[in-house]
Amino acid sequence: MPQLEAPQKTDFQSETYKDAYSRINAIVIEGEQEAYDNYLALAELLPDSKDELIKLSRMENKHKKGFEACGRNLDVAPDMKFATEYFAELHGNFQTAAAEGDIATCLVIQSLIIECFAIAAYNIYIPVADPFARKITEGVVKDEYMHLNFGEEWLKANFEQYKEGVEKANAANLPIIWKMLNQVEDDAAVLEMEKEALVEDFMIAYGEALANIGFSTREIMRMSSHGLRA
Ligand code: PL3
Ligand code: FE2
Ligand code: FE2
Repeated sequence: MPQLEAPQKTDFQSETYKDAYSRINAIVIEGEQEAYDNYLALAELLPDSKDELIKLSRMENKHKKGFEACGRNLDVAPDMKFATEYFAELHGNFQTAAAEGDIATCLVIQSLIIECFAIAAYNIYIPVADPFARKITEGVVKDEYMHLNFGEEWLKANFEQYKEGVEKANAANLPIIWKMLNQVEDDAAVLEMEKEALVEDFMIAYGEALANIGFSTREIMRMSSHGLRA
């Protein structure tokens, strides 16, 4: 008689799961911390949007606390050293751009690339998360759409002036995101998150953002696959 297999239940307390979670959780905590710092830096660069950007930075701090609680809930200590190194290249590029007053690059790195990465990752994570983390992540992802929207609206309003800068920032930083995705692939798989799904969701969110800003379909295709096969 054919045996009906019960669907495999994720063991959130297995050593394998907790080991992978110690890195993924740290990446997310570090990502939220960097986002907090980046919006404060942007608040200085864009005085007209200062109050709004400070609000966004506060939301990032709340996200960070939420994900710290997710780690504690599973009794996992986040590997923060791993996560700082994971973000080092993107972090360095943002710092350089901020010091140079390069608004296009700062917005592309934080409000487009990082937010789209977060939106893709959180949406893929929600259905496979433990119940506690699912609730937290559902709340967080709603905010991330607002953050992405800030970057879109600002770049749309200043499209002619910043178009070239956005293209350059895209070319310099998108390949870093593909590398980061490859680095996290194995740990994400343990959490039952598939890389293909992550790439797909990222492409959709990023492509839609570029379209809202004013890029043509041809430009979007060229930009969003830049460095994908590197
Ligand atoms: C900006 O608001 C947040 C930036 C966070 C960056 C997220 C990177 C995600 C990497 C893969 C993660 C899986 C999600 C798991 C959540 C515990
Ligand atoms: Fe966030
Ligand atoms: Fe955000």
